[in-house]
Order: sequence, then structure tokens, then C-alpha cells
Amino acid sequence: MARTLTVGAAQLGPIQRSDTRKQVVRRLIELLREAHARNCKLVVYPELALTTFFPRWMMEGQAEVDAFFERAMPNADVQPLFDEARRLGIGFHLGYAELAEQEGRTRRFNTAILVDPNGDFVGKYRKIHLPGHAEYEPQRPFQHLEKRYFEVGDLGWPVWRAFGGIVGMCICNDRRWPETFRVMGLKGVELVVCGFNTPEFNASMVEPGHHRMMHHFLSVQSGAYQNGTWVVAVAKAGMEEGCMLHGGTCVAAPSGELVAVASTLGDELLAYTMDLDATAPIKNTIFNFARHRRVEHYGIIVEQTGAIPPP
Ligand code: CDV
Repeated sequence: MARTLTVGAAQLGPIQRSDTRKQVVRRLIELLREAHARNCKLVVYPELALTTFFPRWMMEGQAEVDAFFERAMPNADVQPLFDEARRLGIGFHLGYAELAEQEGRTRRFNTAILVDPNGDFVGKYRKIHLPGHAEYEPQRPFQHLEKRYFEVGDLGWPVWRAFGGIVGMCICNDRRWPETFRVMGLKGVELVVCGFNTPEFNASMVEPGHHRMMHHFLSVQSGAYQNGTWVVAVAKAGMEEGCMLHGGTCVAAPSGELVAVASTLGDELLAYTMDLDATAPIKNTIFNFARHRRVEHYGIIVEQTGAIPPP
């Protein structure tokens, strides 16, 4: 029997700072209902899907920062999403800022969860590749303070048997790193879901605008192809507090081809039915890891972080 799965890539338009969680959750539920009408079994929401992308601001007071974090999941504001998803029999992936009391201290992560159609937790991922900087940089038109507000994720890249396949998660900047996909590829991943917030303009370097979207697609497509996996990458898009997020929600097939791309910068649902068995031809041939990988030559990848050119 074919292992098909219909996934809803639920792109969000901008969330302004004044928007409440309740307002945002209403938008998430609207997309969820559309996904149900279009037979989706899994809905993927973006990174930090409950608030504006707050690392663009330098905030000195911890209370001001913590207002963007969730202390429990679900909490009262998000519970209606969990209730509606369970009622409709749809699972979902949701990104949010997580404040956790762990090992006797308060910890903050850029987190995503995967919830099954019964409303049960499948798993959690905490973003590992945190881009940006930790200190205020006055030359930037907007900040990117993920390194200030979040700790590096401590859960690795687990994968889970869920939704009829093997599913893993990554978050935004993670998609640019081949290591992200390869770790999950080595665990047999068949579907990687990834939420993102990517500004159209790179505040730290001169980069033509059209490169931004090209680099996004290039990263997602190569991660898919080189590991024989489906990738569903979902944007927060549009003009958010004066910062244009480039959008580009998409589905990449295990062949590396883009099979669906969003056409707007607003709330938009892409529904795509994928065959999870379409991962096998790539996994069993060109990227048959057991047969072709040469680990005796890969040590430097984990022994060394930065590049060291010859003298
Ligand atoms: N939220 C992100 O991780 N954004 C980065 C930007 C800063 C480049 C990204 O990789 O899209």
C-alpha cells in the first residue's frame, strides 16, 4: 500500500508586535480548518509562530524579553489550537519561544514541537544553529539577536516514527547547514519539517536580494536530495514591523525538485500529497549511505569548527 501523506504548509503573513497570542491562534486555526477541508493530516507552521520575530530588537529588561516566551505548551492562549486540531484529527508542527525551568535554572530556546492527530506530543526540537549576534550592533537597520535571547538547542536532531513515516524537525537557519539534514538522514528521515523567518535583506553583508530566495531554495532542495527526504519549509512572510520577510514556503521532493511554492506573502495554505516511498530510490542508490559513505575521511567535520587554510 502506498504510504501517502497530505501535508499543509501553513505560511503566516506578518505578526505585528501589538498582535495578541489569541489573535494569532485564531489565524492558525483558520489555516487548520482549511487544511482539514483539503485532507491534510499534518499542518506545519513557521518558526516563532505565536509572536513577531522579536530578536530584531535590542531589549535590556528580561521581563520585556520574556513576554515573547511561552512558559508552558499548551498554555491557555494556545489550547484552542490543540483542541481544534484534535477535534479535526490533524497533527501539527509549531514553532515558539520556550522558557523552561531545567537543571535548576531558567533556560530559553527557539523551539518547535510535533503533535499527532490525537493531540499527543510526538517530540520537541530546539534550534541548534542560532544566527546573528549577542550584542547590539548600531550599524544594522535591525538587529538579529538570537544569540542573545536563546541558548543553543540541547536535544540534537531526533527523528520519530509518526504520520506513517520517519519525521524530523529543524528551524530556519538550520536548513542552510548540510550537517542538519545529514544527521537526520543517517537516522532514515523521510520528512523534515522546518519553519523560518528570513528577511529579504541581509543586514550584515551586501547581498543582492534575489540571492536570498535562491539560497533558501538551494538549501532546502540540496538537503532533500542529498538525504532522499521530503522537506516542507514554512515561512513567516511579508512586512513585519518594517522588516520584509521574503516568504518562499515550499515543498521539496526527495529528488530535490520543488513541487509546491507559495504564491503570496500572507496567510496561505499549500496542501501537498507526498508519497513517502518516493524517498527509497534516492536512499537505495546514489545516496545509499551504507554503501558509499567514506567516514574514514570525514573526521575533520566533527573535530574542527572553523576553517583553517594551509599556511
Ligand atoms: N530566523 C533565522 O534563522 N533567520 C536566518 C537569517 C538571519 C539569515 C536564516 O537563516 O534565514
